[in-house]
Amino acid sequence: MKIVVAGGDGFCGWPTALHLSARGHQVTIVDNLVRREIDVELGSNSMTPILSLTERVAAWKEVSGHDIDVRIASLTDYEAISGIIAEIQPEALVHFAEHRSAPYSMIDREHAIENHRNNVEGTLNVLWAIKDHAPDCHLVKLGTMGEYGQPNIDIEEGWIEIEHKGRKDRLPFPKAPGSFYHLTKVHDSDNIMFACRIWGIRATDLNQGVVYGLETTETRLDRRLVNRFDYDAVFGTALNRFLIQAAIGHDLTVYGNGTQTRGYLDIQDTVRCIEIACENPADRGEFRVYNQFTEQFSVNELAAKVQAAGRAMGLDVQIAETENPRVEKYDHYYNAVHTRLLDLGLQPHLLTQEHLAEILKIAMENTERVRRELVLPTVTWK
Ligand code: NAD
Ligand code: USQ
Repeated sequence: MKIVVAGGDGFCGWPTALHLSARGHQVTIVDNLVRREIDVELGSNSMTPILSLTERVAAWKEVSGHDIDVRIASLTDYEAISGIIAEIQPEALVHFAEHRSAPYSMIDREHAIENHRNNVEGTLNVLWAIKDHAPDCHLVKLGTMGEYGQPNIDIEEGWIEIEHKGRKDRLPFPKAPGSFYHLTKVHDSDNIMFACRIWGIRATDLNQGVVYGLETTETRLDRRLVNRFDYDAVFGTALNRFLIQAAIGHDLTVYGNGTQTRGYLDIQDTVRCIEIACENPADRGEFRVYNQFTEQFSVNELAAKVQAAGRAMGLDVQIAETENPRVEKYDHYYNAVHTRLLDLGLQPHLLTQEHLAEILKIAMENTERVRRELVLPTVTWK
């Protein structure tokens, strides 16, 4: 298949581009490299030394023999993105290309607006470009489990049957997101659903949980293919942050009482989920929603697992309750359905002590790159 991977220089996008390329798909990465610019803005870095996109793609060619086409462009530039889609005529467009940090969207008014502009405008451009230039192209869009929030009922996959005053309907599952970033994903989902309904676009919205891990089969082939590994309080996510904190001897930063529960998945499953979605396209006019995670954990459970893995490797790992910079629920009910990707053949990599040890070992090899001042949170929701 001809597949465009928008956001293919990022944490999820890079290993996905490699995975699809390794399976013989013709991959084009579209990325404006803004994530690397945000590193400069925040004074942060990937814990792993990632190469430039040009160097990464050249290394992949050397290692695998496969070409990956690269276009440096922003989805917010309609001329650029519509031209690329018109030229390539992709069968699938995988859309990772958004600003994805909740704390980043909460820094101040300017960041909240830029977050909305980048994400909502970029997705609208993609929808119009598909409609006008490649109407059969399947949009595979990365949403988030955070769109639903943490309701006191089971979370369904996108839709819920509701009986109200004697009448029934199948309606979008209610949304209650926890940051301006998560809200952009809600707006995207509504815009995509509308475009499917009025224009007959085919789309899959992948409501992904928090991703952890680093390596995939393809990135392990050569050090130059290594993935990015965020640890700072703005872009680092819970489990990866805890692993790096354990490696550098920092207390694990459990926010508040640590009972916040979310869905999690390994980056190795992210790349497989995208492959499954691309190879099983939605019908014309269908807006399909899959909940993309494999296991649920509370923050306390994650910290305890990292502590055990660290101690087994001789590290003195302490857990510290840290004042929560966010406004979020504690001691809440959480049970989210996630069967559709399993039905299509996903075989999850579960969170084992062996796997934690593998990631921790890489973290321990890169501790000199960590800037300790970036570990504690500074952005607050209030
Ligand atoms: P990332 O920040 O590492 O990568 C995003 C990439 O998109 C970057 O390379 C960035 O330069 C690019 N980009 C951003 N805006 C762009 C634009 N307007 N035009 C072109 N390129 C642009 O993020 P990630 O962790 O790889 O996440 C990818 C997607 O998956 C995001 O949409 C995110 O919301 C979603 N997601 C991520 C996680 C997670 O835990 N990492 C969990 C759920 C959902
Ligand atoms: N948390 C801690 N300590 C930390 C970091 C986080 O206790 O040091 C807690 C947070 O308070 C939260 C939970 O861990 O309760 C998850 O936080 P996170 O930073 O790992 O994840 P989140 O902000 O939700 O965002 C990440 C990605 C985002 C994606 C989302 C999926 O950055 O792009 O959409 O995960 S989900 O969580 O399902 O919404």
